Order: sequence, then structure tokens, then C-alpha cells
Amino acid sequence: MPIARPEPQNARVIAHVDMDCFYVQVEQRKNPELKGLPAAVVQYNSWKGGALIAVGYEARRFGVKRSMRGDEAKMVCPNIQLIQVPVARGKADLNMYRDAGSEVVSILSTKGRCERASIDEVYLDLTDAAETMLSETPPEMLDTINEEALRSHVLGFNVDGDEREKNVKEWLCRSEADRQDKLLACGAIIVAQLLIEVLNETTFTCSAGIAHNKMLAKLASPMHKPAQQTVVPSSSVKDLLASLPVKKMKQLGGKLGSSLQIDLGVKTVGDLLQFSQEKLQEHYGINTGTWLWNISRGISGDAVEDRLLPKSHGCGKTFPGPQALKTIASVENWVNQLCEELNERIHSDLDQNKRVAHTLTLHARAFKENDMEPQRKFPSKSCPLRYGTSKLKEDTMRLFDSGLRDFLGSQHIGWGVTSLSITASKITDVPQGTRSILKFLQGKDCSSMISDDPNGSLKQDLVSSSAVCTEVDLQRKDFEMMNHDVRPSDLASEATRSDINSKLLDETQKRTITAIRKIKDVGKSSILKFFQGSNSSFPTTSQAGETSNHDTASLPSFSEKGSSTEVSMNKDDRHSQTQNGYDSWGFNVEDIDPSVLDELPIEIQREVREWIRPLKRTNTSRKGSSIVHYFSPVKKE
Ligand code: DCP
Repeated sequence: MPIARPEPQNARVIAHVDMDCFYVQVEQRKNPELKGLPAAVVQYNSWKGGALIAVGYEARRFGVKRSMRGDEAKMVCPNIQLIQVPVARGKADLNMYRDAGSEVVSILSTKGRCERASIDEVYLDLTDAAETMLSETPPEMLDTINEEALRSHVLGFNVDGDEREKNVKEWLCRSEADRQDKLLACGAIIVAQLLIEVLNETTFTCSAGIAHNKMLAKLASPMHKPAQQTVVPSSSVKDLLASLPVKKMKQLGGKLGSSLQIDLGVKTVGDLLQFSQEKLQEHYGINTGTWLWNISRGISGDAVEDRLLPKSHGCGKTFPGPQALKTIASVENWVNQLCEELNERIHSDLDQNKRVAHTLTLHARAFKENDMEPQRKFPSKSCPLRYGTSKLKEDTMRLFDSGLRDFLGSQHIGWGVTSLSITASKITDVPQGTRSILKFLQGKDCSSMISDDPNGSLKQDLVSSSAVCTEVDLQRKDFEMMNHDVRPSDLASEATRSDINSKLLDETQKRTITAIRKIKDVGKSSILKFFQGSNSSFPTTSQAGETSNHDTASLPSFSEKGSSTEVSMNKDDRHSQTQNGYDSWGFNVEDIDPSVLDELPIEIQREVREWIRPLKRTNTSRKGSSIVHYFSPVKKE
């Protein structure tokens, strides 16, 4: 649902930059012989020449469209060059395009806050840069204005004809213009300069919209493609929206747009002006009603987020016509491929950008044989994301099974899946403390430790534990939203919420402890050495005992003895572990270097500080503290 946000009082300068026929340009850079020729990129699936996913502008002149397949494109443009997307694991591999997009983003982001909106789209907040330019070197004081800026289109300002560039220059340099237009003029010059840099450094052309908010900038960027920019002064907004079909507006392409057309008889966004805010709220609720009222006036307060990296990672595959998947085994086979790709991508995001994904979502399209309920869609399903290909596969298959059950209901009939996609979302930065633990783990001293961690699961557990620590609320929400058909409010009785909270906290502790144990187990070093002063009473790893059993049920527990806090097994575990040849291990509280605690995830820090501080207390076990539950004191016999 759209969110109504009022615009800030001071005028902003926002640009939306969209690369032209993006995949085609990337392929043309890779193979310069294709430059200037009609070309299109086709999907991996070669049925009827493959589906076109990007069409170059030379081919568009012949009438080639993205909706065509290769065979049809050849009929309208016999010389068209059809380039197949790179392939990996039996499906399109988009890494080359993603990397090319990143090159462009890194250039654009030099001038202001930059939000990567998709593989080839970027929002820029150029307010500061435009204000600086206006106060230091306003356009009317410039000796020359770059050609790209002079080729701008200014909505509502008739600048066609022979004198076009001269007229645009006049508009950009008007000394009598109001401050808002002057800022837009500065924005236009800055964007033009950026697009020249992008062209020089990458060979790619882009188009751009420059306006006072994201919504208007996005509407303007495709207006004069390719390689041109469009400016939206406030005075032109009314006319722009008066002729804009509702379905063309982002967020009005679906049910809401259809309802506006059918229920209110609205054809263009401007038609909404005839309805009062109350009337729109009555129909669509307070938030959506206010949003509709705002957008019909060109008001949108959405901020440009500071995000150079994608918001989510997704990979999918379609199975058109006879390729539909009709057995669980065939679905599982493709789920495996998708999970391998997703796992690689989330791991590379973790390694390169120190970001963790929290939610896994499965979307599918399917049909039923002899369908009695054609309207029932395969429901999308989500769950908390666990790193590692096999865990992703396991969870995705569970989501699929659950979706299929809902999809089929009580019917025992054949089915077919025509598309599958999985997405890793709710991506957050790894918290600072964990970053430095990771750095430590990846550093020289501990390289042996990492290489002894056969599946990389140690690193993963540390990341997961800290992420869960700081994101309990977020994950609780995911947990509640596990089934997209169920609203949080339907689920969330207080009892359920607290149960979920405590489960998640337990999970945090389990993961952290598992990570700590694994460090111990891999042998060469120990995270517990972080706690060690020069006179440490830490045992060697052989004292600590070698085990490959990471079952949290057999974790050591903390107990207090005199002035030291000792780590020991709880009664039952001690018995079983001693039988297995384990010794208890312990350390002196005085030996703990407090700075080491700063390295731990914040939740764990708090708990560990609690263990250390209360030496004067008689009972450290706080009710409701679930870490303490794992380290519960040994009862004296
Ligand atoms: N893409 C895709 N499948 C689609 C739509 C697009 O794989 N159904 C890919 C190929 C495009 C890229 O995403 O090159 C960007 O999509 P755009 O919609 O921005 O289209 P183009 O950049 O190709 O063309 P335009 O110049 O019209 O923006």
C-alpha cells in the first residue's frame, strides 16, 4: 500500500536516472562490433527464438518490441542481432549486467545521496549540490553550459525548433526565475555533467528526469529516451498529471488503479483532483486516500534512501508451455539450482558489503488440471532466512509444500508450475561489533581457524547470531508474516508474540553459542581467548574437549564459585559429557579484558556484562533472561 508522506518545506532537487536499453548496451560494450546495429537480448529459453528482454533503439525503429519472441523480431527486422543472456545453472546469469549497473552507480553517487532502485535505475538527491551551485556559481554566471544540459527538455516550456538550444540556455539562466526553478536549472546542469562522465567512463547512455520529488522525476525520465533528460518545473505538474493515465503511475498499475477507473470513473491522475480528501479517504482508507489526494497534486515526500546496493536478491526461472514442472522432484531440482545461486549472492553480499539477509520468500505461478477454481493463485510464502545452500533448499521446499497445499485445497488433482522465484530480503548491515569479529576471524592470525571451518558455518553462525540479536523485532515480524495470507493482527495475540520473541531470543543464543563452540572445536584458537588476560586460567582446547556435536542441549553452563565465575556443565550435561571424556573449563573474571566485550553482539554484551558484574550478588540468574537459561548455575548438591 502506498504511504502518504508530506513534502519537506524546502524545495528538493531529485533526479531519476535510467540506463537506455540496458542489457543491449552492456552486450555492445562487450562486443563493439554490435554497436550501431539493430540488436536485442533474448532469454535463455530458446522456444520460438527466445523471449526478448531488452531491445536496442536501432531495432525499435523497425518495430521490434519487448513483447516479441526472437522469431517474430526477425520477421520485422531481418538483420537483427539476437544475443542470448549469459547462462549459468541452466538459467540466465545476470552478474555481468549487475556489475555494469554498479559502475554507473559509483559515478552518479559522487554528487549526492544515491538510491539504487533496480539493476539500471538510480535516484539522486542533488539538493545540496544544486544549492551550492546556486550560491557559488549560478547558471547565469557560467561562461559555457555543457551541451548535454542544452539538449534538456523542460516540460511546459516550448523550446522546439531551430533555436532550441538557445532557448533552453535562456531557461536555465533566467535571473528572474523563482528559487525553485533556479534549483532545478542547477540540477539539470549537474545531471548533464554526470551523464557525460558515465558515457566517457562506461560507454553507456542514460536518460534522466529532474524534478522536486522522486515521483515526478521517475515520470519524466522515460519521456525523451534515449540519452536525453527532462526537467519538471512546478508550473508544469498540473498539465503533466492531467494527461497521465492512472495505470502509468507507479503503484496504480494493479488493483488500486483498476478500482479508481471502475469505481470512481477516473482515467488520468489529474481526474482525481475533483475528489475531496475526505471522499478519497472514505473509499480507500486514510493513508491511501491521503496519498491519492497528494499525488494528484504532484506531492510526494518520499526520501531518496542512501542505498547503493540492492534491497533484495532474487532469482527465478519460468517454465512456459510444455516445460511446466509437474512433479515435486522436478520442482526440487530447480529449487536446488535457484538456492545455489541465491546462496552465492547472499554470501558475496556478506563478504563484500557486510550485509545479512533476513527473509526468504518463494513466489510461484501454477495451474491446476481441470481447474475448478481458476481464480486461486499460488500463494507467496516467507520465512526467516538461514544461510547455506542446503538450509535454503530445505526451507524453500517447505515453503513450496505449504504453498501447494493452500493452492490445491482439498482437491487431489494434477498441477503444473510455470514459474519459480526465490528472494532474500530485509537486508541489513552486520552490526559493528560482529564486523570486527569477522575481521578478526578473517585476519592473518586466525586464517587457520577459518580454513578449518569446513563449511564456513562458523562465520555464518556468528553473523546470524548477531543479526538475530539486533533484529529480533524485524524477524518477529517475518515470523508473523510467514504466511502472506495471514495478517499480523490476526496472529498476534500477546501470548503468541511473547512466545515468538522468546523463541527468537533462544535462537540468537543458540547460534552465538554454537559459533563460540565451533571456534573452540576448530582447534587452533578460541574466541574465549578474547576474554583472556595475561594470567588467564583458560584451558587449552584439549582441556575444553573436542567435539563435533554442536547440540545446544549439551552446552556448558556458568556458575559462580567464590570470586570467579566458572563455566561448567549443568548437572545432567556434566554427567553425560564427562562420560564422553569432556572436562569442564573456566576462567577468572579479573582476567577478562573488558574491551573484548565490545566485540560481541550488543545483546550478548549485555548478558555477559551481567554475568561478570554481579559477583557480589548471590543469584545471577535473572528471571526471563534466556541466555542465563543456557548457562544456568550448577546447583550445589
Ligand atoms: N529486463 C528483463 N525482463 C523484463 C524487463 C527488463 O530482463 N521483462 C531487463 C533487461 C533490460 C533491463 O532489465 O535491459 C532494464 O529494463 P528497462 O525496463 O529499464 O528497459 P531497457 O533498459 O532495456 O530499455 P529502456 O531504454 O526503455 O529503459
